[in-house]
Amino acid sequence: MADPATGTSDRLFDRARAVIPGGVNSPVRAFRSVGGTPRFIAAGSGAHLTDVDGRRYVDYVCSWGPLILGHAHPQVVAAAKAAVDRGSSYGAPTQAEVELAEGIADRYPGAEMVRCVSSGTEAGMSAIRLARGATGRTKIVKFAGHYHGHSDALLVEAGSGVATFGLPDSPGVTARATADTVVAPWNDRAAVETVFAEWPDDVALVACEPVPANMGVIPPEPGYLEFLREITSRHGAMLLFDEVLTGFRVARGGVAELSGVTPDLAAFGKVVGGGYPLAAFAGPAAIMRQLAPEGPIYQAGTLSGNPVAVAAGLAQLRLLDDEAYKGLDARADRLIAGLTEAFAAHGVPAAIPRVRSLFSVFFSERGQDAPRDFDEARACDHQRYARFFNGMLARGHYLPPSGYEAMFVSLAHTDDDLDATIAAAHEVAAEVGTGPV
Ligand code: KE4
Repeated sequence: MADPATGTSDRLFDRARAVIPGGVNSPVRAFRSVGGTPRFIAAGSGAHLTDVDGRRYVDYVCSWGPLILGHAHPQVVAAAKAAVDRGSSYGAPTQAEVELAEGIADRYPGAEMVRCVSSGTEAGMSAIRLARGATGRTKIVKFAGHYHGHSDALLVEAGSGVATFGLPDSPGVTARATADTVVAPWNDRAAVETVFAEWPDDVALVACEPVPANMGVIPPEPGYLEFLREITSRHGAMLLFDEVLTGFRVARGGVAELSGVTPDLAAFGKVVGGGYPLAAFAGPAAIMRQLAPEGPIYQAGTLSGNPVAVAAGLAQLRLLDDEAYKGLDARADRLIAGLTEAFAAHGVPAAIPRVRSLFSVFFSERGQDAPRDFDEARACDHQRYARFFNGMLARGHYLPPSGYEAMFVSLAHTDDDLDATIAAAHEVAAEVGTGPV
């Protein structure tokens, strides 16, 4: 007998699994790493989600980052509706796309020109092709645990300990597709130096999430981004900051603004689209002009720069002023302090690494000593995270259904929302316990 609290989600999930692989259109939504039935959502408003059984949740997924103003923000809704009333798509240039490109260029260091696409995967994939075409080189370097979307060259398994040739991380990705991808451990200088010693003139691009948030949040160690900038410049390789998740969230100019390190190329998504399918990549004009039709490097998209998505993205970006970022950080301060206190009060060993308002929760016997790379993130207690997640969900607090994902606050989260989450965390921390799961 289905739990009356989740009966409709249970029934919909059964139906979904008959016609959609795994019942979802993106794997992480299936709750595989935390167990249980994914909640089918009926509506979002502000900081809250309501599922098809009428249960209400304080939302810390925020659609995996885009909804920095909360769900259905009136000005974002109005902008999208006005755009829809003028037509959904033209396959032709529009003024709004110019304004969005100018807005990104104005905010992000080194972004002189911008190309819009429809997903972060497309942004990362296109940036790699651009770097390879512009340098005439083939090798790319990525870091274990960093996620840049699901294009073949980037779906490589994490090396462990040393820089390793990327082996396909999924059936269907051929060894040839990843033959030029090298994987290095994050925060490891020697591994990157070894790559460039091996291939001093063959690396087209080093790609990173400048603040990784797809293995949990694992900030760069002091000087690491500066090190990547120096070694890539010295060898004529490009540096890509994948800011699909951090861009316009951790600061107006992303991690590039926070760190003072300017990459050659940057990828954006999520916040920039206001909750609609829009992403982008950007860089200096001398590099970006090599893209078709101005240059020979091909890249295209039927719905790239879609007018509805651009309208929503512009409306959202225009509301993200200095006060907005202070408000996001203050909300993260309050929530992180409360969660830290809850875990400490119940003897639960946990670390909550953060960069501005971006943070995640790691449970491990290392306690507050946060992981510094993917191997250490994988060694954390993900079963305990699953118990924490389910305890919070049962109490109406919707955390990311994976210990490898970041938590997101929005400007719609009130002190009451945050304090309710903290109170629930005290109850769940008592349940989650301190012993082995
Ligand atoms: P999309 O293709 O999903 O729009 O973006 C891929 C991507 C690229 N780069 C970074 C740093 C990203 O975080 C992502 C996507 N993030 C995941 C969650 N961390 C999206 C959730 C999902 O796959 O359903």
